[in-house]
Order: sequence, then C-alpha cells, then structure tokens
Amino acid sequence: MKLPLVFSAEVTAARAAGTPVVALESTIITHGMPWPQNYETAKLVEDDIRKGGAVPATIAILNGAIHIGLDDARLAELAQMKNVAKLSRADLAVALATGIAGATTVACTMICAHLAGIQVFATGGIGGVHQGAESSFDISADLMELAQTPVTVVAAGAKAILDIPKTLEVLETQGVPVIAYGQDEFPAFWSRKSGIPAPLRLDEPAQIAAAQKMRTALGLPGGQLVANPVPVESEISRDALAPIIAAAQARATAEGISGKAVTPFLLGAILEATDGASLATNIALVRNNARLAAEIAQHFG
Ligand code: PSU
Ligand code: MN
Repeated sequence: MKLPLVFSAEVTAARAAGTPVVALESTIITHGMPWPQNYETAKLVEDDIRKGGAVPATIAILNGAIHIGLDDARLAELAQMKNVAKLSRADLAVALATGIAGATTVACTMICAHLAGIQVFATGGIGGVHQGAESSFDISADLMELAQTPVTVVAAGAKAILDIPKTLEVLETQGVPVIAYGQDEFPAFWSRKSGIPAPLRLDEPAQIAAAQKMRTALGLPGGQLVANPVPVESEISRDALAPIIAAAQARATAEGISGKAVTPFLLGAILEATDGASLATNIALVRNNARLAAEIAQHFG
C-alpha cells in the first residue's frame, strides 16, 4: 500500500535542496488556541522557523491524506473548522481510511513526521499524566510515543494542569531522555520553573542533535523531549497560576469532563480566567520553541 503522504510545495523544495525541515502540530491550532490568534500564531511560528534557516511543515489529516506542510489557504481553513477531530496514535488510521478531517496531537505528529523523514518537531506543551490519574488512568499517548518514535520534540515543558512529577516518572520508565535546555530545572510551560530538577541538561543545539543520532545508532527506539523554558519577559509565575489551575480542574471534575476533552477544556478555562494573559505567554513560548527547533534541525543530516 502506498502511504497517503502529501507534501506542500515548500516542503517538497526543501527536501530536494536538503534544507532542514521542522514539523509542527495542528491540535494546538484547532484545540489549543481560539481563532484568530491560532491562525496568526501558526503563521508567526512558521516564519520563525524560516528565519532560523529551516522550512516549517505543519501536519494535519485532510481528505484521507497526511499533509506535510499546509499552504496558506489550507491553514486558514483548518484554523476556522469546527468539530475537527483531535487525532492521537489510536485515531490516525481510521481518520485516513474514512477521510475525516483531523488535527494531529504530539503523538500523531511524531508518527507523521517520522514517516516524512523529519527529525525535529516544535510545539507548546506535551500531554502527560493528568492530576488524579491514579483514579482516571488519564496518561497522554504522547509519553509512549516519545519512547518509540525517533523525533526530537521541543516543548516548554509540561503544564501544571498535569502532574509533573508523575509525568517525569513515566518518561523515565519509558526510557525517554528529558533534556532541559540551558537550565537545571524542568520548566512548567507558562513558568520557567516547576520546582523539579530536569533529568538531563544540554546547552548546545548541536549536542541535542548528536544525542538523538547516538540514540538511534545505539538501536534505541524513540525520540527525546527538549524542555525549553519560556523567555523571562513572557513568563507567568507559578504562584499566580496555581489557584487558576486548581479552579479549572475543579470545574472539569464537576462537569464530568473526561478523555480527549480534558486538555482542551482546561486550556479554555485557564485562558478565560487569565483574561488572555495565558495566551500571550503561550504564543511567546511556541515561537521560542520554533527558533530552537530550527537551530537543532541545522545539526541533523
Ligand atoms: N498541551 C498544551 N497545549 C496543547 C496540547 C497539550 O499545552 O495544545 C495538545 C497537544 O496536541 C498534545 C495534546 O499532544 O493536547 C495532548 O492531549 P491528551 O492529553 O488528550 O493526550
Ligand atoms: Mn488523555
């Protein structure tokens, strides 16, 4: 069976010329941010990658095909679509076989990036172990994907909507390198600090690429998580966020939100409660991750 991969003109040219390519997910567009900031941010992030000497490949599932790179019309269309499916590893094949439109999560984007020969992927935050996972069993497939698919994922750590210590435990159990970039502490998305030391630290993009290449050469499957702290000037302190996150979590429990709906629900509730301040930070950190991913991508190949 021929794989249903469709490359954008820009990504096709990059592949022919040997220009590094950085993958981007689409769930952040459809479920992570509201219109029109989702579209504007997607464009800014793509431009940040171009300025960094790489080519962006935003990944989404449309009409039974894996799109590697979206032209402007497709990106604008996706950003305004209602009821787009949120696709993780479990959903990808069904979405392709039936032709439904879908946005790719971190796990699903990693799978598609690897099929397309892309080694570096920039996003905002990864999914992880949710608070209360001991009763809900809610652990994102993103963690297991990092253990099996060889893509380096640059994120701003994990949100405090997750249980960060448990998230790091699962990553350790799964043998995933968790590398803080330029600091000792694992960053917590909107905040540079989580209070928890990162298992590993690297300060050089070249070393991050070398570590992934060595991992693969050793026969170890899987990728690595690069945790890049939000720029100082855009950070929101942990103390300011703690009560907001707790309130959002209480609402999710009271309203019986479960499964795939949990992360988008919490993101929306926090956005509302911070009057958009959380969104400005979110945009700044995704752009920061895109710049680092472009640098790391220069050292692959
Ligand atoms: N965390 C964020 N923003 C996001 C997501 C997570 O800070 O947009 C999205 C990503 O696509 C991630 C997915 O892969 O949510 C995780 O969803 P779940 O927890 O249902 O696995
Ligand atoms: Mn989940």
